[in-house]
Order: sequence, then structure tokens, then C-alpha cells
Amino acid sequence: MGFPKKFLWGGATAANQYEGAYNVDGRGLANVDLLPTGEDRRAVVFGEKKMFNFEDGYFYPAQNAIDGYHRYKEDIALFAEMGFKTYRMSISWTRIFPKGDETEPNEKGLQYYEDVFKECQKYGIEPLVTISHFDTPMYLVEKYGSWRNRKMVDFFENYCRTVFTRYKGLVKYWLVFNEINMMLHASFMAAGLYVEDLEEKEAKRVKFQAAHHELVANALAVKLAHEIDPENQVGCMLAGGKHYPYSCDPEDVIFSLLRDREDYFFSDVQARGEYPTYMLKKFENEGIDVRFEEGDTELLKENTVDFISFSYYLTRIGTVNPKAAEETTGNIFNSVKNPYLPSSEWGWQIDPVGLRVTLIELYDRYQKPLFVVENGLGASDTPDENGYIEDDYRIEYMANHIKEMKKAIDIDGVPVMGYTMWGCIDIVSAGSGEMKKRYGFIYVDRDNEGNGTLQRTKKKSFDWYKHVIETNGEELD
Ligand code: P53
Repeated sequence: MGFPKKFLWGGATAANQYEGAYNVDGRGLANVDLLPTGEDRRAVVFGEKKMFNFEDGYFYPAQNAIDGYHRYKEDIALFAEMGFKTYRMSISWTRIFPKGDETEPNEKGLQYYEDVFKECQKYGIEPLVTISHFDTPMYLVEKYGSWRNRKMVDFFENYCRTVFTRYKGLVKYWLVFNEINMMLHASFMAAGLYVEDLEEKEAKRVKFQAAHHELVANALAVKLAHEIDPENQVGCMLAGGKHYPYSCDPEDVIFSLLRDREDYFFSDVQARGEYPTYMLKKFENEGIDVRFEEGDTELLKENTVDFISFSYYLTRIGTVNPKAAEETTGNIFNSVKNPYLPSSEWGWQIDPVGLRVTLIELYDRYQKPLFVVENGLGASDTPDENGYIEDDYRIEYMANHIKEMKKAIDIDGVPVMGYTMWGCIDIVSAGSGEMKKRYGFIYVDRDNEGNGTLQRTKKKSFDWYKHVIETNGEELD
């Protein structure tokens, strides 16, 4: 009973939210460097407002983030002190290929990640590496229109071959695209796609064509990873969290089911190796012309992922009842409020049972091992007079989610490989660009405007998580 002996406890970050040093050692400009804070961020993230140059008067938090680029040794030492078995992080594509279409990589970028992986190895921490976490070279965005262009598949393949070859023996767990299903919505942040100048129908076609290119690129990545090192294990990564029907009105039920299917489209292809018939019907019914090249079907079929990973923050509500839909709660997408659940300061509804629901549903759907690679509470922490943060709210959030994950293992028979808590050290928020929305066990002295010493301090949850790992999830309170 309980968590498997080799359960991969850890934490997660992403290059653009952690590293900073956006123009250091030959790194090229990426889409995520150009996401400003403030009111316009959402439109830029969604690809509805083009801001391709740093604009006057805006603040771009990813440029410096928490300077992990220069401080990773100190941070990894703290992760090791908590007993991390794994550290999920991402490679910044533009450190390896600054423009994206070069044939030869940037050695300084390659060396940097080699140093990071060796630092992890020193402590017996297994890296779990995302190849593209909301990260596209700006040069490819401007010259090729990003993922709408088939050429992206070749550039990405070259990038994957380079990192699989270089890090052979240092890394064996890989995720190809972070929250791949977000690219249909947060299109510029997730895939470097802007659609501001397109008609609605054309915007849809472009997004689905880009989605196909990412799915082909994913299959190629799986193929290469397995060829280069049979030890490699590759996962897909989806933004999880299902829709509950608002009521037992069958119209609410079917509405919610169909919304879930939209999210499962990507993992259906990545796990089963073919387009689901519901998506082919959608293309047919809506006249969306998605071009497949010769060999795509076989490539997808033969190169499915080894495991399913996902982020879990919340569940959503589906309803056709306009009255019920009036009361909404915040997130990157507004959604109908669930009256049974409390909300975070940012309006994300807290639902530990929903994690168990998601685990069961994903296992029933795919019968592959699952990996919870993001989960956590974004909150504004206030240090006391000694600079200490008693984040009991975060401990409670995590304990409740881990308990439900344990039930999924013990009662429901779901195989779970590991759990990497999101933002194990405070980083820049992807949705809002704020520093104030903190997830970490480790506090970082930096504010929304970029002021602060960047000093790292352990929160109360640091010692709590250390104990959780020590007891392999047996002692949570
Ligand atoms: P933040 C919403 C909005 C943006 C990214 O989000 C998201 C989500 C949740 O589905 O996905 C992940 O920082 C993402 C991380 C991100 C984390 O959620 O807006 O993979 O990069 O930081 C949390 O609070």
C-alpha cells in the first residue's frame, strides 16, 4: 500500500519563468520574452495583439525572471535538501538554436544544460526535461509564421536530435510540449502563433494545422528519443482538469463531455497514435482543411508516448444554462463558478478530489502510467518580522491533493510515476506575469516590478515537503 518505493517526488519550473538572462551567452529572443505584464498581457498571450518588439513603458518579467541561469547551483542544493528525487525543468530552445533554423547549435547553451544536469546528478536527482515549455524562437515566428509552417517540424527535429544526443546518459525522462492543448487558446504564448489579422475560420484552420505540425513533431521526437537511447521515456503533457456538468440536465452533461474531448484531442493522438474520429468529423463538418503529408499517419501510429503527464490546478463547470453561467470565477479563461469549492486569491477553484477524478479518467482512457508534473497553489506570501513565511494554506492545499493521489493509487489502482509540485521555488507567473503569485517552498525576494535582492529563503512548507518525501508520502499532516 501507499506510494511505490521509486516514486518520483520533486518540483517543477520552466526556463522562461525561472532563468532570466534572456540575452546571455548567445541566447536568441523567444516569444515568451515578449509577454508584458499588465492589461495587455492576455491579448498578447492569446495571439490577438502583436507586440513583436519590446515596447516602451511595458515590463517584461521573463527577461530576468529570478536569475536561475546564474543561481541554479544554490537552487538545486536546496531541492536536494528537501530530498527531491526529480526536478522538472525545461530547455530554452533559443539557448541551443538562437534563431531556430541553424544547422549547428550554440555550444554555450548546450554546455549550460549539461552543467545543470550534472549538478542534479551530484545529488541523485533525476531530471525530467520539457523540450518546449511555451518557448518558440522569435526569428521562426517572424520568418516562418511559427508552427503554422511545416518547416517547423524539421527545425524542431534538429533541436530534439541535438539535445537527445548531447544529454544521453544524463537525462532519461522527457516531455515534448508543455500543456500542448493550450496552443489552441493561448496561441502566442504556447506556440508562437498570432491570429490577430485573421478571420475566425482561417484562425481556426491555422491553429489546427499548427496543432498537426506539433503532433508530427511530437511523434518524431518520440522516435528519435527511442532510437538514440532505448532508456529514454517520453511523455505527453496536457493541461488537465475536467469539466463537471453544472447540473444533471443531460444538456449540461453532453456540453461538459464535449468540452473535455477538445482537451483530450492532443493526448488521444499522442497516446493512441491516431486522430480521434470526433476530430475528423469536426474538420469535415466545419470545413477545416488540415493538410497531412505522406507518412504522417504511419509516423503518428508508430510513435506513441510512454507515459501521460499533466498539470492539475482546477476543474471547470460546463453548462448550457445562461443563468448558471452568469457567476464566473477567474483563471486564464473565465469559467462558471462551482458553489461547492473554495477559490484561491486568483480565483482558481481548489478541488483535491478533482485530481483523483482526473487520474482515474486519464488511466481509464489510456492505460499508460501517469505523472502529475504540475500542481500547486499560487498565493501572495507575506514574510513576518523575521522574514519567515508560514504558508499553512499551501501545506493544506498540497496535503489534500497528495491524499487524493494516494487514494487513486491505493483504491483505484492507478499507476502514478511521480509528482512534481509546480514552482517549487517562486518564479514568474505564466498567466499573469506577476511575481506576487507565488507557488514555492522557497521564497524569492523579487516583486512585480522586478525589484528585490533575489535572495532565496525557505518557507514553512519547505520543511513540510522534506518530511513528506522522507516518509514517502505517509506523513502528510
Ligand atoms: P500561473 C493557466 C495559465 C497559464 C499557464 O500558472 C497555465 C495555466 C494552467 O492551466 O499552465 C501552467 O503561473 C503552466 C505553467 C504555469 C502554471 O500553469 O499562471 O504550464 O507554466 O506557471 C501556473 O499561475
